[in-house]
Amino acid sequence: MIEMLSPRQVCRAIGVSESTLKRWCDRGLIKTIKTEGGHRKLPVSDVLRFVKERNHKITSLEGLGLPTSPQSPPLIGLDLAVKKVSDALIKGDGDQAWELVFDLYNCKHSITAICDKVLGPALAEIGRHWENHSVDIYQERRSCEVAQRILFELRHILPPTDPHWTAIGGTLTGDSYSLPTTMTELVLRDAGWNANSLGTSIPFDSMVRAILDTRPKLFWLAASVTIDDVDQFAVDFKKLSDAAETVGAALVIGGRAFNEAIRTKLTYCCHCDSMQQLHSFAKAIRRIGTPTTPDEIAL
Ligand code: B12
Repeated sequence: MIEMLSPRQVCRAIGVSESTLKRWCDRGLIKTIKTEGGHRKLPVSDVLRFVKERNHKITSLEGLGLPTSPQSPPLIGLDLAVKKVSDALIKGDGDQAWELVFDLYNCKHSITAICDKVLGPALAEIGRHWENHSVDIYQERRSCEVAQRILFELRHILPPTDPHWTAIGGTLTGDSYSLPTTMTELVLRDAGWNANSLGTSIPFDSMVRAILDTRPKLFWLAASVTIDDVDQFAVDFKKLSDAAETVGAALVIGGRAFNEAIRTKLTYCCHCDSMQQLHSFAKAIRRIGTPTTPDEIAL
């Protein structure tokens, strides 16, 4: 995907004159970067943010290096999108799956809705197919690879995050479910957090070191694999919650493994059933953590 655009490409893509675009850039409404040769370049992510905020029409998606659809935009419901995305994933058709997801984003569906209501259910659908042998193992694995790439593409088009609000997290040893932790990273970034997933299958002690070394403001633990030894897990988990407390990080947990029986044995800040809950929580702590300005007090 293209990351930087020339002013001319942007004008063509959103149908405005160069002087209008220059005015917006001069007013700081769209970020510009000067190349070594002195040319202005505009990051695609910032152009998309601006277009979305202003309800501007994109007349040529191709000009932005993004997928184009036959009818624009093809408003399809989320239920139909689940079916179409899962079909594309099963076929291993990454371009089609990305086009479908990007169209949803372009039609103002939120990142959380795309995760909770489309990608999650599409994977669940694939899981059902796998269970009744209508999808082979390679198709399931390939679907995960494609879905993972879609999440990375979405990350590219999000606006820049706030470097002060750092978040890290991942999954524990034996848990190779990569989509939940990548999704968590994406959703936190959508909420303005500078979130970076550590990846999958990380030992407890290494996670503790990551917290102490990087001192994030939020740490997430995603767990999708059944926890067999709950008591041992609770002992190890305490090391994580102690580390989070030491650095003042909010500890967030989520994933199918955290059932109620396990949760009662753990100390954490927030448990999320969905990416929507995570997004609301992450937004709220940023609001609460930002000091009120003198102007706001005067109001
Ligand atoms: C892909 C997949 C795998 C892949 C994952 C590969 C990868 N790179 O990620 C691998 C190969 C690891 C795998 C293995 C197995 N799997 Co599997 N797998 C799936 C599948 C199809 C999709 C899971 C997924 O990634 N979904 C996408 C995520 C994002 O969605 P989600 O988990 O629903 O999460 C949502 C919320 O829970 C929440 N959330 C989740 N985590 C977190 C974390 C945080 C921090 C937050 C805030 C929120 C949050 O937000 C998400 C979006 O809404 C599911 C089907 C299903 N119903 O989910 C089966 C499924 C989970 N697997 C299943 C099984 C049986 C297995 C195996 C035992 C198969 C086997 N015999 O080997 C092994 C277990 C291996 C092990 N011990 O690790 C069963 C589980 C049944 C059960 N009752 O527990 C399922 C349900 C399939 C089925 N229908 O039978 N699997």
